[in-house]
Amino acid sequence: MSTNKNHGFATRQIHAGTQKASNGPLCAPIYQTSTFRFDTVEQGGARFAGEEQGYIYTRLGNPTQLLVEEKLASLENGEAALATASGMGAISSALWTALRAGDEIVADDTLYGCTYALFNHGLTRFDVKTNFVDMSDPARIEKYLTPKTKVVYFETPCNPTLKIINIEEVSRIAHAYNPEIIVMVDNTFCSPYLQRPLDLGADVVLHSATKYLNGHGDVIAGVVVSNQAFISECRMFGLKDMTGAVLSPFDAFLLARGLKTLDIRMERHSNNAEKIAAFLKEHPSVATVYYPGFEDFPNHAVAKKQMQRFGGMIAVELKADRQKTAACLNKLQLCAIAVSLGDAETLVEHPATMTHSTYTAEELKGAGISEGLIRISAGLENPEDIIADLKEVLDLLV
Ligand code: 4LM
Repeated sequence: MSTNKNHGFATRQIHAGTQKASNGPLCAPIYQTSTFRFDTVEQGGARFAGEEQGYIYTRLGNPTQLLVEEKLASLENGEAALATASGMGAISSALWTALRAGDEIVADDTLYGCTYALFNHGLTRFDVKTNFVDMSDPARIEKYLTPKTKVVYFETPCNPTLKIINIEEVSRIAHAYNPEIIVMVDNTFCSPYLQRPLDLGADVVLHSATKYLNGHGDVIAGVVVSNQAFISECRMFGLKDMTGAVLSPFDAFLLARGLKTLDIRMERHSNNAEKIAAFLKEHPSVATVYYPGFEDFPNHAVAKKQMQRFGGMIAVELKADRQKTAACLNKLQLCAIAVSLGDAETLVEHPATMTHSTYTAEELKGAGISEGLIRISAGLENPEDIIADLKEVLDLLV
């Protein structure tokens, strides 16, 4: 590795994990190979037995994946990281590693829709029960911790309501009950530039690297970051045997390229979201704006403490009914109507019918996701152009 822990964030996002390669390329080559040659049969056997270091097969490791893994381990201040084929691949690989039949999870009640479905419909098939609880007050988890609890799981800010959860407090309470509990935090909405859950007491950080980490809307990827023991088990069991959710070398290359500009992009996303949120708050068609940067937003003080900036995500409720709201959004010219987030383009979506359609109407209500909620991922365009596009359609509703 051509960087060390004392280097700053920007230096590490660019240089961490870079290995010397033949012919001296500035950018890491793409090791587009499924398998690796052994010099001898004995060497192959020794590698499988773990007696000799070296590559075997890309489902177990690949130098281009390693580049991404070393960058993320460094940026999240973790010992090690594992790259996966998607955010869901990271989440499921980590959970398969941590859980056995009969175990329990305590999870926040507001999660990305497919994560919620995995807990609510997927893991239940294997006798793993999840207790959902609103963690905005961390003390609420106490009631649900039992000797069977193996994992405490949450996102902050949550998708899509941007609810803020105190990472330090939840980790402290969970570990005080049982130090063996694995506290997992999905850090997708922040990226390590804005928030580093391991520094605050969490045990595992998960990412949909599809989002801010890659940042260009052209890759599906995920990452698990933790201590070396957990990542080794996750690689050799959760990923290798259970999910097989392996990141392709080409996508690993694109992700490593995206990471080189992470800090600059997060600053711009945060600046743009701040301006868009301020505009929305004053617009007469708007009922409520959800944005952690507002001083009156619940747990704003926690957000201020655990996040460097408030990020690029905003949610909004309009005064108009759902039909009128949809008709208005259909007229957007610059902003794209699309799920996903963290891309250069500003994206607008409707959680109740899109990203969170895995929730029943009652569950949506319980999680505070209203029928009319619209989620905005502020892109990297000039903020005045995004605002002008939004203004043009919102003015139609006045
Ligand atoms: C979306 N989200 O919200 P992959 N964790 C969080 C997420 O937001 C997502 C994933 C994991 C959206 C996708 C359509 C907090 C995804 C899952 O999509 O598997 O990389 O990540 O719009």
